[in-house]
Parts: sequence; C-alpha cells; structure tokens
Amino acid sequence: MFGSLTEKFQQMFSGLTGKKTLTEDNISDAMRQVRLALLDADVNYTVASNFVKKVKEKALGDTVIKSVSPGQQFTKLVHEELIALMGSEESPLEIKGSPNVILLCGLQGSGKTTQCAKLAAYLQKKHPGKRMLLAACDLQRPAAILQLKKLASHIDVPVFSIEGEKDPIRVAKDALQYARENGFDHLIVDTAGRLHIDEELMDQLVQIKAAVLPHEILFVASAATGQDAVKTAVEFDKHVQITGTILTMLDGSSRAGAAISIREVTNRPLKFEGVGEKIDDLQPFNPQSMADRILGMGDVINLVRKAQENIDEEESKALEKKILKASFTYDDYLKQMSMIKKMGSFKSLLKMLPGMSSLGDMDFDDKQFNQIEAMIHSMTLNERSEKEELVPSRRRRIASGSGTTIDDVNRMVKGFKKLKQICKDMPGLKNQMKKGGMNLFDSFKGF
Ligand SMILES: Nc1nc2c(ncn2[C@@H]2O[C@H](COP(=O)(O)OP(=O)(O)OP(=O)(O)O)[C@@H](O)[C@H]2O)c(=O)[nH]1
Ligand SMILES: [Mg+2]
Repeated sequence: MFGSLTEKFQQMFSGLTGKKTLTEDNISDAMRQVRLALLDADVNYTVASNFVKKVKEKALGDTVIKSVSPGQQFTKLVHEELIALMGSEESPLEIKGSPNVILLCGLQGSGKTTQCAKLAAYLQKKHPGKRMLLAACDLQRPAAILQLKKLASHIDVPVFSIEGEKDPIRVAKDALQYARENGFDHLIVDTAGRLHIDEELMDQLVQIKAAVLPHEILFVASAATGQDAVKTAVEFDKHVQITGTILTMLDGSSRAGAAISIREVTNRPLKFEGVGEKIDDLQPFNPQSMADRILGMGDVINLVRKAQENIDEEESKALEKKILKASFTYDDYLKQMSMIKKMGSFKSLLKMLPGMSSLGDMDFDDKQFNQIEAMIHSMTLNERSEKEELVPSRRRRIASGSGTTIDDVNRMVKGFKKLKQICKDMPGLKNQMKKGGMNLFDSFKGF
C-alpha cells in the first residue's frame, strides 16, 4: 500500500540490526533517514520534524533492554509514535440525534458520493434494522443525483431529491423534514465538490450545515492528493468545523502523507478509510492498523475484523471440530474456502499477514480458488466424502467437467490431503484455528 515509505523504513531498521546499542550517532543517522522518508511520502514538514524529534528523545531516554536489538527497539518507538500521531485509538461515529445527521464535504472527486453510499452500507451492517436516508444535495453536476441513486439502489437505501430544484439548501432542509416525518434513523447528506476552495462553495456548505444541523461533518480527503488534502482540510475546518476525516483512495499507490499528517494538523480524528470502489470498501480508521501497514507489518487488525464480520461462528465451530478430528470432506474444504472468499480476494488477505506485504507477484490468484470450486462441484457426493477413491479415470472426468486439466485435479487432491495430514500431525492446531482458520492459507499455498 505505502510501497516506497514502507521500503525505506524497513531498510533503515535493518541498517540498525548489526548495531549493538542505540547511540546518539546511529540514532541521528536513522532519524535523518526517517525524516527524508516522511517528507518524500508527502508528510507535512512540521509534522515530520516533530515526529523525528519525539522519536529521538524517546530513543535516547530509553533504557537499553538487553533482549531486544537496537533495530527492534527503534522499530517499536517509531511504531508507537506513528500510532500516537494518527490518534492512538479508533474514533467511532457519534450517533446522537433522531435522525442522526452526517454531512459529507470535500473537493471534487475526493469520493464524497461513493462514501455516502458506503457509510449507509456500513451503518446498515453495524445497526441492523435502522433506516437510512441519503440526501442528494449536489446540484452542481447534473449526473450527481443519478450517481447517488444508482449506488443506493445496490443497498436498497432511498435517496431524497427534488426534481428540477436548483437550491441545495432547500433540498437539505426538506430532506431533514422528510427523514423526521418518516422515522429515518440516519440521514447522510452528499454535497457538491469544487476543483478548488471558493467562497461560494463554502457559503453553500455553511448554509447546508445550518439547515440540517449535522452531528458529524466529515471531510472526505483523497489520500492520493497528499499535502493538498491537508491544506484543504484546514480550510474546510475553518469554515464548517469538521468533526473528522474519511481518507479515500488508500488502495491506490498513495504516498501515505495525508494519512500521517491530517489528524495532527487539523486535530480532528480520522474516522474512516476508503480502500476501494466497491460499496463495502470502507472501514473504520484504526491508527494501529495504519502504523502496521506503513511499517510493512501486515494488517492483522483488519484481518480479524473481516473474519468476525464474515465468518459464521456456528458453521466455523462445526468445521473446526471436523478439522481437529481430521474427518472433514471435500465439501467442508469448499465451505471453509468460501468463508475465506467472503472476506476478500485471497491475495489481499495474504497481504494482511505480517511479513507478507511485499507479495507483489505471488503466483496464487483467485482464479485458482474458482478452479478448486469447479473441481469439487464436478465430483460425485461419494467422491466428496471420500467414500470412493479418486482413481485416474475419475480424475479425468472431474478435469473435463470443471474445465481444468488432470494436473490441476492432482494438485487439488494433494492440497486437500496435505491439509488433512497437517490436521492429524499438528498438536497445536487448536490454537491456530482459534486465530481464524489460518491453517488453510498454508494448504492453499501448496497449489
Ligand atoms: N480506488 C478507489 N476509488 C474510489 C474510492 N472512493 C471513491 N472512489 C472512486 O473515485 C471516483 C470519484 O468518486 P465520487 O464519489 O464520485 O467523488 P465525489 O467527491 O462525489 O466527486 P464530485 O461529486 O465530482 O465532487 C469514483 O470513480 C469512485 O468510484 C476509494 O476508496 N478507492
Ligand atoms: Mg459527488
């Protein structure tokens, strides 16, 4: 995600690996590199300087722990300071009113309209049964209302708009009234963006704010714009007092500058991050997870969150039992695979594991998942429960039924058997399973 910054940090940490202790000299050298890496990633100058100063003070003041190498000690300090810089804790949405009103603002193309729909989907998932309404208050672009309606239709959320109306403040007012009268729990307001900050945009926003009295005013910032996002956030804050930021486009080759500086400069929390174009590509911003990713330590926090959200606990427990007894079948194999698939692409999940972030061109792709699925679907019920041996003629039939080759089938059978064997052999498997079924990752890697 943060390619070059992560790389630079890792180089610097490994540069310290051979050193026996942290001295003023080697710390100064490392800090110079940290400062350059941060500036290069478009981190605000003052933020980078303060960061370096704090880490240096701590490193010099730190009593040397014998069992920890200077490299590890320094990594820990940088990690801790990064977390502190980005707000330490997750900062959840304030949900107060009825309806609870959330206003989204930001420059053109920062992702406001998309995040409106993503937020509605997020709240739907988090608070089942609550009713959402979106308000289309971007009347600047003719297609804006249509775009919001299209996104909302995917999640069955209604959009309030007034045909032919030119005044966004009027739409905002009426949307709030409509939400009140019809018992909606959340009202999310989309607003117009501009290429640059201008008085007219700000005036309009100030008036929309006065019309809907939002509980949250979220500034939507594209991480791809680096420093500019920080400057713009300050301007928006001055005019409408934002309550937090949603960072978008973090999935692109962003340089992390905005993520690192925006909270420090605005002193408003980072609340969410957009990590893709799909409707569920929005997650709460977690400072520790972000620090992990910046330093190339994987993203266990979001991996566990995804597992909790997507994996059915009952089903997963039943599977766990079978796996521990090594009595699972090809059907169970398929079931666990599809549970993992629900969490996202296999490659994206692997990258969330510590030490795997640089898996650029790993040769496992999601097509192989689909292939395995097709092969198991081409097996008879007896074959799936291993009541009948997969003799060569059967393997040939499975290959032709699933559009694969006999080699693919052989590999799949080998992977399945390997997983079973691991289950039989590993006494510590139970603990591993508790961590979220990671054993399967290993077996798939055999393909
Ligand atoms: N890769 C990626 N694309 C995103 C993300 N969020 C939004 N987009 C895409 O970015 C483009 C612009 O998003 P919009 O939601 O239309 O942005 P906007 O701020 O409403 O734009 P205006 O209404 O023109 O001011 C769209 O193509 C979105 O699909 C994200 O987190 N990652
Ligand atoms: Mg828009």
